[in-house]
Amino acid sequence: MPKEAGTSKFQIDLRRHLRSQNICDNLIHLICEIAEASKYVINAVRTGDLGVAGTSNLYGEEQLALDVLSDRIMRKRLIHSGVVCNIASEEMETIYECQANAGGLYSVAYDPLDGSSLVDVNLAVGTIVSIYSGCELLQPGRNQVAAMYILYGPRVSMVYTVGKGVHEFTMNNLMEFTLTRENIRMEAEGNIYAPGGLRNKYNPGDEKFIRHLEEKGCKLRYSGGFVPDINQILMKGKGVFMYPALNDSPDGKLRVLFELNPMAFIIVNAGGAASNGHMPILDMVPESLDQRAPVYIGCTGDVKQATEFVNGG
Ligand code: FDP
Repeated sequence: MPKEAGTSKFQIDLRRHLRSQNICDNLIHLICEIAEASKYVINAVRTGDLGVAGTSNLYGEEQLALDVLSDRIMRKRLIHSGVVCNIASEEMETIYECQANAGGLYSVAYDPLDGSSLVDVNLAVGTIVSIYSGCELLQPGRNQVAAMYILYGPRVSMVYTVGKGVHEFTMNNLMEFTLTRENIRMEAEGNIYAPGGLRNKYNPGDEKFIRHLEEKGCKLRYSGGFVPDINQILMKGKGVFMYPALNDSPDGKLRVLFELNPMAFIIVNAGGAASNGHMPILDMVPESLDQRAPVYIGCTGDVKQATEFVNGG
């Protein structure tokens, strides 16, 4: 019998996939709740007010109405999940305590709408989430029990790992996330590069690394949104994203807790690497919620080469 176009025989939904990962029920519940919340975020992105909120976040950046709304959507869902003790968000100044520490609870750090400055020009944006067991949020990223991101592009996709492979789900016409790629793996070296930050502010090592990539014939593929830029490298299985130290910003731009740790956990679990130029991102011990770091993330070979150039090689 001919196969009906656009359908697959077995549609594996997120909850069913999570159950096969041999993790505790509270974590399954939490990841499903975050996936549910993303449905309201995508609705806000598609139809919400594009104006400013009249407030600023802990980095002094002007918040958009969409940043504030997405943050509220995520936070409410996490609070009502019943399995979260502490929450940190890129849009909140302090840690929000939902409930006192008790067995089986999790803490969550998230960026509700990364790349929100791209919404008004209709480019892709995303939500990034990092999950720890217990109440401590300032700990090395290697201790994450799960990390995920949701990409709001022409399609909505979700990528998660609980440390047992990296898997992609896509939202179908019923707004359910169904499995589209399982056990995604990165190659050792790539031919795509996504360089963040102004190049005339790069240090000599970073400039040399970029020239090396250009000479190698690598393709420049940079959208300005961390989630779509990382997603491209992960789905193609090759490439490197960097947002290095700049001469007026020695820690680069991206935030360890909300952006780097979760993405590093995902990429490393897919066989890639993530470094700040001197040590693995996942080994950094964050001292504050707003800590930033330079980053080189993607194929292991590319990240290794970047660190060699950064260190004068
Ligand atoms: P945005 O400020 O638009 O929210 O950390 C946020 C981020 O976007 C990333 O998504 C992106 O990689 C980076 O900043 C781009 O920053 P600049 O355009 O300021 O270099």
